[in-house]
Amino acid sequence: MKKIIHIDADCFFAAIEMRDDPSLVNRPFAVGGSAEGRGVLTTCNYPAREYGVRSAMPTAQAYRLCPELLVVPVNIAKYRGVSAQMLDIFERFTDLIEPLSLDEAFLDVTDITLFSGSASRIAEVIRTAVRSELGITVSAGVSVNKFIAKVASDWHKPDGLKVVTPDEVDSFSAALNVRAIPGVGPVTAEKLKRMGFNTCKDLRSADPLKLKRRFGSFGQTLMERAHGQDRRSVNTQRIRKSVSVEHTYSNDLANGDSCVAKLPGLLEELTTRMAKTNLTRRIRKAYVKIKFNDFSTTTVERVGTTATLDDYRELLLDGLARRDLPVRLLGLGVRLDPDVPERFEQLPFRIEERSF
Ligand code: TTP
Ligand code: MG
Repeated sequence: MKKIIHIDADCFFAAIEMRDDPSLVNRPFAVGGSAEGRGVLTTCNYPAREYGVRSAMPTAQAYRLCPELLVVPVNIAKYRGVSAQMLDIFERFTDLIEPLSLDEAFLDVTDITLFSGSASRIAEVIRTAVRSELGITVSAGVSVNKFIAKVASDWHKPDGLKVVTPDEVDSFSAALNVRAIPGVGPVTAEKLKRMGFNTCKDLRSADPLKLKRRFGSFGQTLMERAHGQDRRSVNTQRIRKSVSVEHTYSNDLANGDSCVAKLPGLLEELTTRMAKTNLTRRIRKAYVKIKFNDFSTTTVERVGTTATLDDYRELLLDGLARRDLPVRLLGLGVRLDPDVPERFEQLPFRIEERSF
């Protein structure tokens, strides 16, 4: 039985803006493009949601629903930074992380022994760490698979935790509307409704062959989800590890100056390698690896750097200060932001001119 946590930040972009400007907290506001520029909203805070304001809504329409709405411009670089910090917190607990967007990720904690292996405790500790360190809230769902964990994270939103234990999965999933199943949009939901299936419980009684004829291979997925089942594993491939270069020197480098002298060559190699990997993602951290001639190794890294020669020189000097020994090997690297789905790379801040 797996233990999966799904985490999703509450009104993510808006929460960051509220943290940085508390005057926004108790009034309806949104983050997005201007009405004059035919902008759309990326998200809004919860007071604005009471007026019906929503993500992806044209700003002009939002003003009609809520005339006192304040619209703050998008600062995607800032949100990316917080997203990277959230990942850093998750990484304290598990390596098995699948980010779905800037503010959302699955964590597989099946084999984690921290907190007596309690996934609920881990989720609570993560929520507390994000709140106290980053000043925003996240909601979490904990269960035996991705599907149920994701539905659960929405259950007590905002700032909530919902645990669906193994013996609750059956009744929890039975009561769900078919719309809760990922991939079931308004069109599929309507088709299912016409076939007599409104809830997952209804869907369980469907003829699997009929579902297959109607929905192809998705028919089987529908049946599995209706039973609260999901065999997909947490896909860590989405996390870009790093790009690095390193050199072992035939003669040990005796002092700091001889190490620093190697940096320009190493950085050039790193830059070439990064160009080859067709790197479009942001650099999250730069790091220097040093192996001393007693074979002890140390790594110095820094978040939010541009990975320039100056950055690497500072990191190198920090690392060299840890031991007073000649150096056998030097390495330079960058750790990268995870791949986030395209939708979030190219946010729809502006409505395209369209003919109707
Ligand atoms: P969501 O997690 O979908 O929304 P949210 O975090 O704002 O609110 P909730 O409390 O309901 O989770 O998306 C995360 C961020 O992605 C959101 O803050 C803004 C951005 N986004 C867009 O830019 N366009 C969109 O259409 C959506 C849905 C989100
Ligand atoms: Mg969110």
